[in-house]
Amino acid sequence: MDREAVKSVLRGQEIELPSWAFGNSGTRFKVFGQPGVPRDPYEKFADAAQVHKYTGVAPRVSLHIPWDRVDDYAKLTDYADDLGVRIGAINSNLFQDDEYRLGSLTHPDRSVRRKAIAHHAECVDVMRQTGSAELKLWLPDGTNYSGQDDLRARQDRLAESLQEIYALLDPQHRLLIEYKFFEPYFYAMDIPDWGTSLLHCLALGEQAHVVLDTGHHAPGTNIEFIAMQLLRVGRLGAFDFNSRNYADDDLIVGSADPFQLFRIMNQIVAADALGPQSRVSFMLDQCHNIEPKIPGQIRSVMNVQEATAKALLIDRAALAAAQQAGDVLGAHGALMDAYNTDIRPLLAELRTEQGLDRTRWRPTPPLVTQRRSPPNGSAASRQGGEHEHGRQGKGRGRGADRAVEPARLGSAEHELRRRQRLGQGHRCRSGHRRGRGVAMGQGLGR
Ligand code: PSV
Ligand code: MN
Repeated sequence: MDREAVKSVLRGQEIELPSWAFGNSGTRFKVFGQPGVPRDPYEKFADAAQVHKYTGVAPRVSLHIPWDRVDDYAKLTDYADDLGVRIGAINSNLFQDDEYRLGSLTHPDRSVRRKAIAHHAECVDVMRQTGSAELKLWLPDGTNYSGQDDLRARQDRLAESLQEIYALLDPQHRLLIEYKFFEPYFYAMDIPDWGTSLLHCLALGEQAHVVLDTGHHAPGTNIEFIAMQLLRVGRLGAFDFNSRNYADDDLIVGSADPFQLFRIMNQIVAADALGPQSRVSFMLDQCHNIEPKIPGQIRSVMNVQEATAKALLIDRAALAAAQQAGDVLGAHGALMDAYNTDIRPLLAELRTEQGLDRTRWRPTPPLVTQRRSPPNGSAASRQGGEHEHGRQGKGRGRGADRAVEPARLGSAEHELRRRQRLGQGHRCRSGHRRGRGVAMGQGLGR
């Protein structure tokens, strides 16, 4: 594909952002609060809109229920619309309730399963009110010890629960089922792999698809093979992109292994699955525990864009000819030639052509960083801002309760710090501040 054709495909690319990437997050050891983090879903959308403003390819934001519960979803949808972004997938949450200790959709007690199913009814209702077409379900159920529960009975209960959830969907809805090989349980997860996810999808029907989270595999797994196989049978519903070095690290996609990301995008391009007609949703599922969050998301989006552009550059005719001729090095070389191309000038050109803000982001000056340091970790910081509404992001273990709470600041000070974070804002019709310009971050260009 030549440069112009690559740019034209890239213009249509969409990468969905997770609302939880903008809240505080951390590990079981520590959550580092950041000043000015969003206090509610409206502020998360304002932050996400910044990412779209600078990249032009991130017009959708996934919500997580109950973290992103609001009284008026029509108002939130309008607000997103005002900002030029849309509501994407609705994620359910089956991992934060005491009753789910032994499972949710697989729990031996029917009443617990019913509660978990009812939660999905709420999510489907949110989909109807927001116009979202995707219900994303990650099942955190599993067991820690052999013999703890009957593995097969758990699958049967799961199949039954999923059927009830599937029956809630409208015809335009999709159920996206995510797998994960370990955590929070460490003997057997109930949907540990793509095979299990796919079997449940096939049993459910055409509206059920598999979610491939790149961080949810054993080290060394050939993820592009899984992507290819799911594409082959038309059941790859979505990616949750992130990077991992050891476990489910949720690092910036393409940071640990950019070549893997390229190999995945190669399968996507080869299957002609980049456009909306394929209905493969390219989502991020990450946390930015130590780096600034908006620039972290921008970096992530650009990493996906770069990998996509390189995959588009592959000389497919030369590749096919080499493969047919058994030319091992020639075929591998066709991939490597594309991968080793510096694509950044082309992407910078594309952004200019799209009229995107070419502001060069600079790292935050140390002084500002210092001034912005929140009094986190203290009991005071846990009190939260005035709009605090509990957990909104990912944290692990004992840090989790603190994972999401904004540092304790008076509302005026918090507002000021948000404005510093986003640049000077002005009021939108919903009364929430809309940011203009970002004050800190990394270079957007080369
Ligand atoms: C947990 O591992 C997880 O990362 C799943 O991938 C979900 O997609 C996400 O959290 C949000 O629930
Ligand atoms: Mn995920």
